[in-house]
Amino acid sequence: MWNNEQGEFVRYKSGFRDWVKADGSTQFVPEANRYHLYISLACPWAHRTLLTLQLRKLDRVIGVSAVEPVWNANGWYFSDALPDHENGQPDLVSVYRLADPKFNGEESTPVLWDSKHKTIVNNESREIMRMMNTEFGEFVTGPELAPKNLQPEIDRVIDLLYQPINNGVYRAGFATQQAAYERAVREVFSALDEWEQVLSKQIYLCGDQFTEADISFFTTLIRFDPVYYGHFKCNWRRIVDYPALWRYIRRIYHIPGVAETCNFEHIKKHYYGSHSEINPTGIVPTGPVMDYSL
Ligand SMILES: N[C@@H](CCC(=O)N[C@@H](CS)C(=O)NCC(=O)O)C(=O)O
Repeated sequence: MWNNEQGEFVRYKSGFRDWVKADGSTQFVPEANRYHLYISLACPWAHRTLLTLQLRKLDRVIGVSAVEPVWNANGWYFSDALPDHENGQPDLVSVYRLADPKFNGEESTPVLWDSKHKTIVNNESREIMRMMNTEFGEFVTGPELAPKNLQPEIDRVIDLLYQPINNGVYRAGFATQQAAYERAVREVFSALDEWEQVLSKQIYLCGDQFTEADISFFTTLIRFDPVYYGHFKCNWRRIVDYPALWRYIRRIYHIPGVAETCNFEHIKKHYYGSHSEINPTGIVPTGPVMDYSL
C-alpha cells in the first residue's frame, strides 16, 4: 500500500489470480487435502475466506494456518504457537517466495496455496471466497452462499460495499492529508446510512438468504466499533448507534460457526500494534465493552 500526492491510500492489486475449477479448465482441480489457506485472524479480507470455509464445512478438506497478529520486520510471521502447518516457513513472505522466488510485492493475507504444484493459486479474498462456494461442491456439506441465480446481485452488492466501506475505512485511516481523510470518512458514513435503510426492510443484503455479500459486509462491521472507530478515526457514529446494522451483525454473529472465527484479541492487537505511523506507542485500548448477545 502507498499514498498518492493527495495523501490518499492506494491499495496494491493482488498478484496471484488463478482459480480452482471443478470443470478441469485450470491446473487446479478441487481435491481433498491439497489446498491450504493462510490467514490472519485480524484481517477482514482473510476473515471472509475463513468464514466461508467454516460455514461450507470445508475445514475437513482445506487446512488453515494463521499468522501472529502483529507484524514484525518481515511483516506477517509464524511462531511456535502459530506455525505454518503446510510449508514450515518462518513468515508469509517466505511462502510467497516459494511460489515466486523474485516476489517483491506486498505479502497480504489471505493466500490459497496448492501443495501439488507448490504455488499460490490466489491471494484475492473475493475470488477465494467464490471458489470455495462454487468449485468444491463434492466436498461441501454446508449451505450455499453464492447460489447461481443470486450471483449477479451478490456481485453488485460486493462491488457497492468495496470502495466506500471495506476499503473506505482503510482510506480514512491511512490518509496522510486532512482532505483525503474527510472525503473517505464521509463516504464511509453515507454508505452506512444507506445500508441501514436497506437492512431496516430486509434481513440480509440480497434478501432473506445469507450470502457472500453478507460475509463481505460483516467482516468489516465486526471490526468497526473495536478498531475503525478509534484507530481509523471513523467516529461519526458507532455501529451500535445504527439499530438495523447492529441487529444485523448480532444476528450473523449468532449463526453457528461464525463467533469462533471472530478473534477480537488478534483484531485489536494487529491494528493498534502494527500501524506505528498511526499509533506510535503501540498501546492497545482495553475497550470498548461490547455485548453481542441478541
Ligand atoms: N485485496 C486483498 C487485500 C488483502 C489485504 O490487504 N490484506 C492485508 C491485511 S488486512 C495485508 O495482508 N496487508 C499486508 C501489508 O500491508 O503488508 C484481498 O481482499 O484479499
